[in-house]
Amino acid sequence: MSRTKTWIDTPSAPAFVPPPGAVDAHVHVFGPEAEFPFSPKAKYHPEDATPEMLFALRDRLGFSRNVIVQASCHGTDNAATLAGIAKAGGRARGVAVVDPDIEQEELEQLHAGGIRGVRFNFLKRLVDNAPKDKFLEIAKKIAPLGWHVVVYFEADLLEELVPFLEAIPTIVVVDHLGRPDIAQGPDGADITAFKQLLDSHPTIWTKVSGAERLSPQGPPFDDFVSVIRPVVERYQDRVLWGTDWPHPNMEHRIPDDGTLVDVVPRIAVTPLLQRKLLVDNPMRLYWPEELG
Ligand code: 0GY
Repeated sequence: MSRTKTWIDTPSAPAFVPPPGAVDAHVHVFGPEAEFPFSPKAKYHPEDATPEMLFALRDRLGFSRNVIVQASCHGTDNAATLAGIAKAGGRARGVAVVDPDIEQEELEQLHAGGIRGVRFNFLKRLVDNAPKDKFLEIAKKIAPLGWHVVVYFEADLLEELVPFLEAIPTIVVVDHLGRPDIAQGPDGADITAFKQLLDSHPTIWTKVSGAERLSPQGPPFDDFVSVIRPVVERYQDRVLWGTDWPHPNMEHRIPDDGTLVDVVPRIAVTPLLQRKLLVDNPMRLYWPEELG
């Protein structure tokens, strides 16, 4: 399988200047493969996207910190993610993917390595199976560590997943808003169902990321902005944002990270909303000890 490259090396410099201490709360590292081979079950085979490349992007975009989310191509071996966190000198934390039979000692090692959450992935094109009962076992094990759960699913699964989401004893962060159909508009069925979920479950948060994946129109993502701005205003204390660099599986629509950053002030339209989205909220989940 040839290796895919899904990012541009020198994205445009954004016009928007993120507030001091801004966290890009959804990024990945790939490899380097020679050191950290991909999982035999990986559904894509990317070029190396190294921590050094990530930190250069972070600085170019004006961010201070990253949350590195274990990518499906590395399976449940979190070594590449941990190496990225270790190289960041305190400026990165992470979300792991773990097996249900993980021992307490390994969880404690992951915690020492900067992991603060686990991810449950329901996308059939990324993982072979998503066993809810096993995921709940994991959720119970990680809850005492003060971690949270990140869940990635598509809108057509939302209704079926509600009892599962309700059984998770920690904060739940839904990736990319549960992938609503943005073409339905701000009052569409998908985003309405998702808002009802957030209305009735105060411990469910969301990443208001994924403009490049969800917008049929593409840059400058006017359709995404019109649907997502009300979400940021309404749930302003439980939203996170990330570039999603290096944009797995986006080889046919590689985004410009600078353009993505310029979506932020259009969905979070005041300095206060921007600070909550990029600083206060991610700090509560990933660096709570710094909040005093
Ligand atoms: C994302 C989205 C995707 C991939 C992964 O772990 C992954 O491989 O999350 C995707 O293909 O939609 O958030 O990175």
